[in-house]
Amino acid sequence: MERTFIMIKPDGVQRGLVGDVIGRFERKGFTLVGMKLMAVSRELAEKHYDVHKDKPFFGGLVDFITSSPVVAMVWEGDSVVASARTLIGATNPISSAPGTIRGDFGITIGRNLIHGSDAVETAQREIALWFHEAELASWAPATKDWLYE
Ligand code: IDP
Ligand code: MG
Repeated sequence: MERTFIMIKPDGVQRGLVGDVIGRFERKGFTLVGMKLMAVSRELAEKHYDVHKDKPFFGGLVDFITSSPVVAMVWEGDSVVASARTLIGATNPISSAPGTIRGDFGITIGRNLIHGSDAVETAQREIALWFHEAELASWAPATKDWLYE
């Protein structure tokens, strides 16, 4: 079982899409093991996007992520890291496939609604950055035998 870090960005929260986004992960069959709505500090946003610190959009991205609350989550399941990226869609929503979160709800790259870890190692780093261990609940969903053979 893998875990991945998912964040509904300020645009997704402001536009009232939290329930829809969570519903997509639930319907897929993944298990929610951590969730909080929070205002993001500049320090946390800069650490989270550290890999992009030399990009021209970095300042604007940090401004955006800290501008209004986000919903930070950890989801669990078989191959959840890659599968969540598929559910989320390509980075630029104008070319994300219909049926994906970004493809269905977004238009521009700077307002693409949601973040998902891009690899298992990244997920481990991001989960540790955003959550204390005590904020994560390990539980066995009753549907497990109907989702996995
Ligand atoms: P990802 O979110 O699909 O992993 P990354 O390339 O890791 O995409 O970029 C991180 C975030 O930075 C994107 O989700 C988007 O919000 C923002 N971003 C990436 N490229 C641009 C750009 O060219 N202009 C504005 N924002 C960008
Ligand atoms: Mg990325």
